[in-house]
Amino acid sequence: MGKSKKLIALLVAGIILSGCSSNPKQVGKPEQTSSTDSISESKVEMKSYEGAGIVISIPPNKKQIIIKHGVIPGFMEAMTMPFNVPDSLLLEGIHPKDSVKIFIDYDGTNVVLKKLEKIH
Ligand SMILES: [Cu+2]
Repeated sequence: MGKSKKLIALLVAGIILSGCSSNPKQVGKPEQTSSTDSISESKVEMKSYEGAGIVISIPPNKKQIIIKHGVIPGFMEAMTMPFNVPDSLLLEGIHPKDSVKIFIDYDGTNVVLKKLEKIH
Protein backbone atom coordinates (compact mmCIF):
# COMPACT_ATOMS: atom_id res chain seq x y z
CA MET A 1 0.00 0.00 0.00
CA GLY A 2 2.84 2.36 0.84
CA LYS A 3 4.43 1.89 -2.61
CA SER A 4 1.21 2.62 -4.53
CA LYS A 5 0.69 5.87 -2.60
CA LYS A 6 4.20 6.97 -3.60
CA LEU A 7 3.50 6.11 -7.24
CA ILE A 8 0.29 8.16 -7.20
CA ALA A 9 2.16 11.06 -5.63
CA LEU A 10 4.82 10.86 -8.37
CA LEU A 11 2.19 10.72 -11.09
CA VAL A 12 0.37 13.76 -9.68
CA ALA A 13 3.65 15.64 -9.36
CA GLY A 14 4.49 14.71 -12.95
CA ILE A 15 1.16 16.00 -14.23
CA ILE A 16 1.54 19.29 -12.33
CA LEU A 17 5.11 19.76 -13.58
CA SER A 18 4.27 19.03 -17.20
CA GLY A 19 1.27 21.36 -16.95
CA CYS A 20 3.45 24.16 -15.64
CA SER A 21 6.19 23.74 -18.22
CA SER A 22 3.83 23.60 -21.20
CA ASN A 23 2.03 26.85 -20.34
CA PRO A 24 4.98 29.26 -20.78
CA LYS A 25 5.75 27.70 -24.18
CA GLN A 26 2.21 28.35 -25.39
CA VAL A 27 2.39 31.95 -24.20
CA GLY A 28 5.77 32.45 -25.89
CA LYS A 29 4.79 31.14 -29.32
CA PRO A 30 2.48 33.96 -30.48
CA GLU A 31 5.13 36.56 -29.57
CA GLN A 32 7.78 34.77 -31.61
CA THR A 33 5.64 34.49 -34.73
CA SER A 34 4.59 38.14 -34.56
CA SER A 35 8.22 39.31 -34.32
CA THR A 36 9.29 37.25 -37.34
CA ASP A 37 6.31 38.66 -39.24
CA SER A 38 7.43 42.24 -38.64
CA ILE A 39 10.99 41.39 -39.73
CA SER A 40 9.80 39.88 -43.02
CA GLU A 41 7.52 42.89 -43.60
CA SER A 42 10.42 45.34 -43.17
CA LYS A 43 12.54 43.37 -45.63
CA VAL A 44 9.91 43.67 -48.36
CA GLU A 45 10.34 47.31 -49.30
CA MET A 46 13.47 49.43 -49.73
CA LYS A 47 12.42 52.96 -50.64
CA SER A 48 14.59 55.72 -52.03
CA TYR A 49 14.08 59.41 -51.34
CA GLU A 50 15.71 62.67 -52.39
CA GLY A 51 16.01 65.92 -50.52
CA ALA A 52 18.12 69.00 -50.10
CA GLY A 53 19.82 70.49 -47.09
CA ILE A 54 22.75 72.22 -45.48
CA VAL A 55 25.60 70.35 -43.79
CA ILE A 56 25.70 71.30 -40.12
CA SER A 57 28.61 69.14 -38.99
CA ILE A 58 30.57 65.97 -39.67
CA PRO A 59 31.67 63.98 -36.61
CA PRO A 60 35.41 63.03 -36.67
CA ASN A 61 34.66 59.30 -37.13
CA LYS A 62 32.71 60.12 -40.34
CA LYS A 63 30.10 57.47 -39.52
CA GLN A 64 27.38 60.11 -39.63
CA ILE A 65 26.70 63.54 -41.06
CA ILE A 66 24.36 66.06 -39.46
CA ILE A 67 22.22 67.79 -42.06
CA LYS A 68 19.51 70.41 -41.78
CA HIS A 69 17.20 69.19 -44.52
CA GLY A 70 14.04 70.55 -46.05
CA VAL A 71 10.81 68.63 -46.55
CA ILE A 72 11.38 65.25 -48.16
CA PRO A 73 8.07 64.61 -49.93
CA GLY A 74 6.30 61.49 -48.67
CA PHE A 75 8.93 60.86 -46.04
CA MET A 76 9.93 63.60 -43.60
CA GLU A 77 9.24 67.12 -42.50
CA ALA A 78 12.07 69.65 -42.46
CA MET A 79 14.49 69.03 -39.60
CA THR A 80 18.09 68.82 -38.47
CA MET A 81 19.18 65.21 -38.04
CA PRO A 82 22.10 62.81 -38.34
CA PHE A 83 22.32 60.47 -41.33
CA ASN A 84 24.23 57.19 -41.16
CA VAL A 85 27.12 57.15 -43.62
CA PRO A 86 27.93 53.62 -44.90
CA ASP A 87 31.15 54.76 -46.60
CA SER A 88 33.23 57.78 -45.60
CA LEU A 89 34.08 58.30 -49.32
CA LEU A 90 30.59 59.80 -49.62
CA LEU A 91 31.81 62.72 -47.52
CA GLU A 92 34.82 63.54 -49.70
CA GLY A 93 34.81 67.24 -50.56
CA ILE A 94 31.83 67.87 -48.31
CA HIS A 95 32.20 70.45 -45.56
CA PRO A 96 30.00 72.13 -42.95
CA LYS A 97 27.80 74.91 -44.42
CA ASP A 98 27.77 73.22 -47.85
CA SER A 99 24.41 73.00 -49.60
CA VAL A 100 23.83 69.43 -50.63
CA LYS A 101 21.37 67.22 -52.41
CA ILE A 102 20.79 64.05 -50.42
CA PHE A 103 19.85 60.62 -51.72
CA ILE A 104 18.73 58.16 -49.10
CA ASP A 105 17.50 54.60 -48.77
CA TYR A 106 14.94 53.62 -46.16
CA ASP A 107 14.20 49.96 -45.38
CA GLY A 108 11.43 50.68 -42.88
CA THR A 109 13.84 50.90 -39.96
CA ASN A 110 17.10 52.53 -40.99
CA VAL A 111 17.80 55.67 -42.99
CA VAL A 112 21.04 55.25 -44.92
CA LEU A 113 22.78 57.89 -46.97
CA LYS A 114 23.34 56.62 -50.51
CA LYS A 115 24.77 59.72 -52.20
CA LEU A 116 25.59 63.34 -51.41
CA GLU A 117 25.80 65.95 -54.16
CA LYS A 118 27.19 69.39 -53.53
CA ILE A 119 24.96 72.16 -54.90
CA HIS A 120 27.00 74.99 -56.41
CU1 LIG B 1 14.76 64.09 -41.15
